[in-house]
Amino acid sequence: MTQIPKAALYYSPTSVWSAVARLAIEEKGYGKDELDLRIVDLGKGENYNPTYLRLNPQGMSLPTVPVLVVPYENSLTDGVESRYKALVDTTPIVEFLDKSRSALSHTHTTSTAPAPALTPATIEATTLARSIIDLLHAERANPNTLRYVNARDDKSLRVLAHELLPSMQDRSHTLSDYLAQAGNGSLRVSEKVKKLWMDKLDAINVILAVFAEADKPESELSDQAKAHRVAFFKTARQAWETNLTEVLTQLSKEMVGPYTLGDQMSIADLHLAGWLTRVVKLAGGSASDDGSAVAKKLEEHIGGGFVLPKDFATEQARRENTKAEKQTKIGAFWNAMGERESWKKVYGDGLF
Ligand SMILES: N[C@@H](CCC(=O)N[C@@H](CS)C(=O)NCC(=O)O)C(=O)O
Repeated sequence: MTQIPKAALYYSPTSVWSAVARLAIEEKGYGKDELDLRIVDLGKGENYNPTYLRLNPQGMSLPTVPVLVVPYENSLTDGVESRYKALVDTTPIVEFLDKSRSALSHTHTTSTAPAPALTPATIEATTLARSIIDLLHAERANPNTLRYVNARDDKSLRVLAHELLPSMQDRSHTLSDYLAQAGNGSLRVSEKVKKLWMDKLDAINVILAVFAEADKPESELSDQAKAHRVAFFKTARQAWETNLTEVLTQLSKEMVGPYTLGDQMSIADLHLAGWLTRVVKLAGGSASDDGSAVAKKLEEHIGGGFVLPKDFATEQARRENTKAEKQTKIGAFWNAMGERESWKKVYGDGLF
């Protein structure tokens, strides 16, 4: 019998956007026989490995996770070399995972779990889901930026630097090694790949310079190091105060609640779950916090008197049709998502 080629998800266990793909896999009930899960160690810079960069047949560089490699349908015959297509962004990956497994789909599967449709059907719902997904993937909402600049004073900078320095140094070494090997000819790569490595190395080194001197009080810094630290805090305030406030305000306005489109969960909620869990974790929250605790922690961490609007009726008030109690939509979403098996499975060992 022909071995049916499997799809493979390249992911990192602690990556925000990988978590979104994993939530989709759980929600859709994909069986282990349908998908290979392959870990890419971002901390060691495995995503810059030339082999990983070559995954995409179009030759486009893809230094991020998740990547879903799927076999073409017409490659399932004997004697034909398998051809693959790489999906390199979370949005098409989630759409693909949703559409390729309907409750009626003839997949080679041992899983009997039902596969709910997560892509909205109406134009209105599609537009809203798209708007939320685009918002969460916009640069001003970047959850990885929020992690790298999660310090707005000297004390929190020291803590952050201790946490992130080892993996940033590893990644910097990996990239420098690749560049050296490309330089002496022992590694053959395109100019485009070299440029990608150089750009990544520059970006890492800018932050490394600040982290490496985080233990020094400002008075002991050179003028240049002082300027770098000032610039870092400015970026951090922009990300955590200005940008995140805007994103959370827009989310609260556009979401119907408790899920993006109302009572039924959709692809937009998978993106929101991954994104929000990261932001909550960075704000000091944990899995045992309920929605109102999470809303409070977000408000306190952002600071400056920011408050999330309490404009969503609690479950009890909605059931009993009373107007009394209101909660934040973000909090209601957190409560709803936290009860799902998919979320418990992905975040069972802790938030990231
Ligand atoms: N637009 C991409 C972004 C993916 C992304 O930023 N992934 C992060 C991890 S959550 C990553 O791979 N970072 C590694 C790097 O940039 O070095 C998507 O939506 O999938």
